[in-house]
Amino acid sequence: DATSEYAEEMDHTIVGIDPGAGIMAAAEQALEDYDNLDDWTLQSSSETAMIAEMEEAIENEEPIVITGWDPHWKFVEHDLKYLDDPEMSFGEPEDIDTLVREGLQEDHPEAYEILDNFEWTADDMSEIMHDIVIEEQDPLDAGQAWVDENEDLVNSWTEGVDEVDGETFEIVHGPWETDYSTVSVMVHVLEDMGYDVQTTNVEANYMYTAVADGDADAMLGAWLPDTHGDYYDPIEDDVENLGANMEAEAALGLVVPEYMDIDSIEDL
Ligand code: PBE
Repeated sequence: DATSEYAEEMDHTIVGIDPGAGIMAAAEQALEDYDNLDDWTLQSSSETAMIAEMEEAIENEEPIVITGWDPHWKFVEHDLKYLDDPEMSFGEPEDIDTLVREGLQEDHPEAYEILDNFEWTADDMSEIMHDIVIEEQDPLDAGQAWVDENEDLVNSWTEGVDEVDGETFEIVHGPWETDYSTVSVMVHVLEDMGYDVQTTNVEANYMYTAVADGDADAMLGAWLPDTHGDYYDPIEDDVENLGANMEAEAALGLVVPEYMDIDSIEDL
């Protein structure tokens, strides 16, 4: 039948991203939760490699199942759908939180206040991702353009905050477009306030230990409570959580092209 045909053609493989990403743990959970996925494996690669593989499959109208999430530009560029997840392996939509190191408020009160005020939406982030990925703009240029076009929102983060004189500020982030787009905005916001901002791209678990150990000042992409729960829970008391910068719009799941005639993970 149609479903088993897909399964063969897809080599019983879910195409994933970097092994440290929280969505990979959720996908491993799905392999356990769904009996029909008993013989399946999760292939790790990177966001870029996964998307390339997906685009090739779409070009040939072949079946493919990927680890997918929102916010992400792929849903704008391609006709895709989340598969229903009756076992809830991928959880509910979550927040994206801002985490800072202990002592930041004392050492850099101005940056602390800006990060505490920082709040935006999935649409905001998607605009930048689109410019970076589809328009092929340099991330920092895309971030600058967004800051220029969203003066009122940016002012609401910086209002009443004093400028500083070249203090160094270190942001650590993960290897995904969500993080690149967020950081490319905050770099400009903080530099306009006088900071010298350094950014480091690391694996997911190291974002958390870096902020907990005080090696980095902040991270802006904490997907909580579930996606990064395994990384966050052990260091929760060693960081300060400034709350959501994006509320309840971050979602995960298994994603397939619309032309595939299935609707649920149970149909794979
Ligand atoms: N993501 C994007 C990441 C967080 C941001 C969903 C790919 C993950 O850890 O799975």
